[in-house]
Amino acid sequence: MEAVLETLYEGVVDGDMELAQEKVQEALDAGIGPGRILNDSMIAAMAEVGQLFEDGEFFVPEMLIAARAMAGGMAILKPYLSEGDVQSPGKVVIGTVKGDMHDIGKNLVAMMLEGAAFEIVDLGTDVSPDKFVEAVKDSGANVVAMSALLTTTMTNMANTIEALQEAGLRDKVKVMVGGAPLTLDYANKIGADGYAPDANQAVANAKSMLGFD
Ligand code: B1M
Repeated sequence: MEAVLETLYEGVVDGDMELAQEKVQEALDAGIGPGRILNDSMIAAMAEVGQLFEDGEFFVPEMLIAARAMAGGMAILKPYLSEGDVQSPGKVVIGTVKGDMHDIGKNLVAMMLEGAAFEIVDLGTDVSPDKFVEAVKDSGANVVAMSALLTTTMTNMANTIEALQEAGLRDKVKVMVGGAPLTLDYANKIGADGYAPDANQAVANAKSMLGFD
C-alpha cells in the first residue's frame, strides 16, 4: 500500500482528524481513486479499531475519536464520489434503526446514493419505525434504506417493515437493509427487498430495485 494510505490508516485509527483530512487530500492529489482511499485505507482502519475494541485495547472514547477522524476524511472525499449529471433514479429515506448510534456506514451509503443522483432524506440515527413511516408519507420516497451495526438493534428493521405494512405503505416502497451484522438470509427472513454488504452494492441494488440497471 502507498505510504500516504498507510499514514491515513494510522490517522483514522489514532483519531487524528487533521492528519486524516490532510492525507485524504494528498492521496486524491496523487491520483489515487476515492474507492481505494475509502476501502483500502479508511474502512480498513475502522475494522482495526473494532478489533482493538474487541481485544480490550480501545474503549468507547477511542472508537468515538476514530469515528470523528473517519467522518472528517469522508467530508473531503464526498465531492469525488459523484457520478456527475445523471437523472435522479428516485428518493431514498435513510436512517440507522432505533437504539443504534452508528452512522458512518449509513452516511457512506447516503453519500454514494447522492453521488448517483438519488434524492436523500437522512433521518440520522436511532430512528424509530414510526419516524420511518412518517418520513415516507411526507416525502413520497420510493426506497427505505435501513442500517444497523448491532445484533441487538437489527431486529428493529423487521419492526420497521411491519410498521410500513400497517401504514399501508409497504407496496409503495422498496426496502433495502445493510450493516456489519446483516446477511442476505436475514434480509430475506424479515421480508426486505434488498441487502447490500457495502455502499457500492447499495447503489447498484437501489438502482436495480427501481428498474434502473
Ligand atoms: Co460500536 N460496535 N458500539 N461504536 N463500533 C461495533 C459495531 C462492534 C462490532 C465493535 C466490536 O465489538 N468489534 C460492536 C457490536 C457488536 C455486535 O453487536 N455484534 C460495537 C459495540 C458493542 C458498541 C457499543 C455497545 C459499545 C459500548 O457502549 N459498550 C456502543 C453502542 C452504542 C449504540 O449504538 N447504541 C458502541 C458505540 C460506538 C461509538 C459511538 C463509539 C462509535 C460509532 C460512532 C459513529 O458511528 N458516529 C462506534 C464504532 C466506531 C464502532 C466500530 C469500531 C466501527 C463502525 C464503523 O463505522 N465502521 C465497529 C466495529 C466494526 O464495525 N468492525 C463497532 C466503518 C463503516 C464504513 O462500516 O458501518 O459496517 P459499516 O458500514 C459498511 C457496511 O456495513 C455497509 O456499507 C458500509 C460501507 O461499506 N452498510 C450498509 C452499512 N449500512 C448499510 C446500509 C445499507 C447497505 C449497506 O442499505 C441500507
